[in-house]
Amino acid sequence: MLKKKAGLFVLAVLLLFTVGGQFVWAAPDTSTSPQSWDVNVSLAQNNEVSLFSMQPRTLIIHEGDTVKFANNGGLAPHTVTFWGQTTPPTADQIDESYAAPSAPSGSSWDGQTMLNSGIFFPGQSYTVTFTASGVFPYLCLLHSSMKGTIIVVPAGQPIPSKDEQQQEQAAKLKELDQQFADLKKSRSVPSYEKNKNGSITYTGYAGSGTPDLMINLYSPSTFYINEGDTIKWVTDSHDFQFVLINLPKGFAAIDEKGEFNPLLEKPAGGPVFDGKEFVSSGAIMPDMSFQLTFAKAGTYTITDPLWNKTGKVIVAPKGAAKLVVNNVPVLTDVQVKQGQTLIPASSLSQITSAKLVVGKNLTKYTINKKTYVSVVEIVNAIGGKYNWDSVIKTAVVTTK
Ligand SMILES: [Cu+2]
Repeated sequence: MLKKKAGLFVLAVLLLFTVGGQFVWAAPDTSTSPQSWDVNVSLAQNNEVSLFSMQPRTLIIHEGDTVKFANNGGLAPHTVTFWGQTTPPTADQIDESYAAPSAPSGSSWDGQTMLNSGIFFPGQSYTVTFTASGVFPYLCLLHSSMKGTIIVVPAGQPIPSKDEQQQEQAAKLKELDQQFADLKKSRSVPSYEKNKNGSITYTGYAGSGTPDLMINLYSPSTFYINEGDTIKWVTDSHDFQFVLINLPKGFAAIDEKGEFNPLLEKPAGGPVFDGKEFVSSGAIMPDMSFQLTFAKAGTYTITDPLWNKTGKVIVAPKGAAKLVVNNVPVLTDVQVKQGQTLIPASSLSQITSAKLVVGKNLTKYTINKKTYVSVVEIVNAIGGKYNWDSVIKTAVVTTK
């Protein structure tokens, strides 16, 4: 019976890789001596993005092989939990007892019982020797999107070699790099809607996530708004996110004892921000949001001291027109006169290093004895695109 079962698993593995067609199975591994394999239980890339998943998601090994599950993330604890042949508990049955390992690291496992690493932190790992064939799904109890599968094949049967599985993994990581770049770009501009009182509510992300990635960025990283406007931060990240303004000096997210700063646990300040008060969103989980109305012009830094990221909110005076060049706010006195967007001639260098002469290349406009130039004329002279968004009173220029 056991033999027949193992045969089916080999067939399943073969199907997986012929149907998927991604493996060029050049040198199958038919080794009979035990090997060690590695799985990243999350993997910190840089401060902007982490693999918040099991990598590789699917690993094919032989009976008797050992897998080291290593938490290579930057901050979050995880678990590696196999239900085996047991009935998985419901979400509300999972209590503190699951924080402890069901068997110590280094144990052998036959796929029958539950095997739970318990909570382990970055830099820590959990090692398992798989003694029976089978397809064994597992997950992290703290982050339900973190799932993986270990496929165990009888010793001596062919499996893709370690090199091939590593190449496949490298290709996947490249794909994820692109996924990150695409998402970052698509969220670099906020969405917005106009409120009944004429103010604008912008929506951005306090953190982003895909099934494989956790993106540790405010998107957009800079908001350019007017007094009276509101920003709503949402998140589809895997873990809670924060928006804090005017942090107390020496603020630490986690103290020496590993405890959370109580200021992170409770929302503070708002819903209208006067420019001076301490504001904390509290923990923003996926499907939650945090909203703040900015009453005073100024430039404010927003901070997430837990994930160590910052962003900016630039608030222009009420009703003032704004100029954004290549996604970067240009802070200057923007005037709209007879359908023309004008900026002081003295601000020309903030847009271009090209030598444009007022009165020769650019028409001279005078308002209150000050010299202004037309943004459209500048764009025409240096090449690029100009768009006037009348809802948010913003001239949007792209020169590259
Ligand atoms: Cu996790």
